[in-house]
Amino acid sequence: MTSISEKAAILHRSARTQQPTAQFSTTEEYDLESAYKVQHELIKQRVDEGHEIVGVKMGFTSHAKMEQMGVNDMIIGQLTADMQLDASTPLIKSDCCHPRAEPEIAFRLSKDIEGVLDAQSVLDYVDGVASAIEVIDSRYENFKFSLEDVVADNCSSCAFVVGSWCEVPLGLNGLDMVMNFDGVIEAEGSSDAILDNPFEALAAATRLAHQYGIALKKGMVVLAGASTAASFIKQTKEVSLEIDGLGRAAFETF
Ligand code: OOG
Ligand code: MG
Repeated sequence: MTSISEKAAILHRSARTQQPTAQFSTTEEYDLESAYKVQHELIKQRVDEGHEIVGVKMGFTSHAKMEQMGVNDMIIGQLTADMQLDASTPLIKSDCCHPRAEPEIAFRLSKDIEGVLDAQSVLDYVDGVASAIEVIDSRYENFKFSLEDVVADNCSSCAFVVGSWCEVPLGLNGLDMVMNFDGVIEAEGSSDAILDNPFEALAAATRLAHQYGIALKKGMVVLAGASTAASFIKQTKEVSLEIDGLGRAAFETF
């Protein structure tokens, strides 16, 4: 049985050396509570290295993602400043094990959130919504894991890019989400795939954050989870996403 800090050290080393590790769950049993403790320890190491926490990401909020990865519940991970890409910060592929990209919607929090909110009341806590792309890069061999393993690995978080912030509309239903790799359609989905209503993902984030001791602070980004299965980036030079009414998000790879 490996301890919480041993698991965190193994995962941190995998991320830093781009050497995927074996899943823990194939040789030992551990519960979600301990998995989130591993995640907290991993994030503490990043913070100690000087990278502040800038948001959270939801995982498995669509059937497409649950089916692709063979899991059946939602998860929450944490985003640090060094994960954020922009026009002058490309994804360095040699820093990754086997990166995949997925189309997402981002929210920006206008106030701290302490309690658990529903999909209607979260509207009072958001002042921006944007197209976003998440890069996930499991630190486990062959991108295979149990729910506990992926939670411990900070939900495969690697990098993300957020497009221009837009005013928050009352509804986010029926928006077409098209992700292109080098200008060619790679994945296409609808915002409805995210829990039938992306605001539900934000509500679920308040529940999981409250349950597992993750702070939701004013100005933080919340990624709602992918609407389609994720795609391996491989030789792709530019990844972009266009969402009806929310505009474009894009990053380059190096
Ligand atoms: C876990 C992360 C899932 C999402 O958007 O559903 C996720 C994984 O698939 O490796 O980020
Ligand atoms: Mg994601």
